[in-house]
Amino acid sequence: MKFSLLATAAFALSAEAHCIFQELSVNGQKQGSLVGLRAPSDNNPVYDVTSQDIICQKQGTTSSKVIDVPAGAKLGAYFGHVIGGAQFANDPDNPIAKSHKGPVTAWLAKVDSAASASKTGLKWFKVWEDTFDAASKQWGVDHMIANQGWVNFELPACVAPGEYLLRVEILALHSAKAANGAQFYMSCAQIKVSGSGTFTPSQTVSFPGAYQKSDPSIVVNIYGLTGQPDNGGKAYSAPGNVPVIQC
Ligand SMILES: [Cu+2]
Repeated sequence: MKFSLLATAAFALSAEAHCIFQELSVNGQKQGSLVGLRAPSDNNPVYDVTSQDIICQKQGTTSSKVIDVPAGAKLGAYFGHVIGGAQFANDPDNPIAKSHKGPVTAWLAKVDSAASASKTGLKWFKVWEDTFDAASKQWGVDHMIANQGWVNFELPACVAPGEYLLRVEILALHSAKAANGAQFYMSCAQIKVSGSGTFTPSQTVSFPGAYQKSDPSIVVNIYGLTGQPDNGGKAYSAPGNVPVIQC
């Protein structure tokens, strides 16, 4: 009886090999766990792209802090299996289960006050993405795992000063063959951009709205004929149908 209970517990853990975006770094300076973030309180993904949860995840923790970010700064978004990273020593699913292949994207939306702004009704634009390299067969998630959970990217230097929500998303496609199988993981960071940028986006999207349930980038079989997560050698575009801004 004890053994079967343990086996059940182990299965439950491996079935929940998800992750949480839980810390931001700015030019190498870690800002602290959950500081300046709107993060979920558990590591379960969002499945419904029409839900309000697709914006900044289910509401969990909040922060009154707004993080200063010079335009052009090197940002790091840290994802871990649970808050703090590993769930236990040598956790094989930290920062995320290796099965969870997919693209990583970063988005901004201008707000008046990042600490208090409503997450609804915002106009989002994409500032960075790491999707899939068909030559190396590496997904954005593979790079995040290689960087111990850190998603590293530059905040484009042209972004105009002001307060923004920064939405960083991992889209895990291991079960995306069937509708509503894709797993979305994101939090929103509250940032204040400084600098002399003047960019204003000509093309923005809404969340929800940017993604369609039947989008071929969301309902997709990423396993080729050999059963490897190589997208059959084909290119892959992240959903959202909007290009990364060009400064
Ligand atoms: Cu998962």
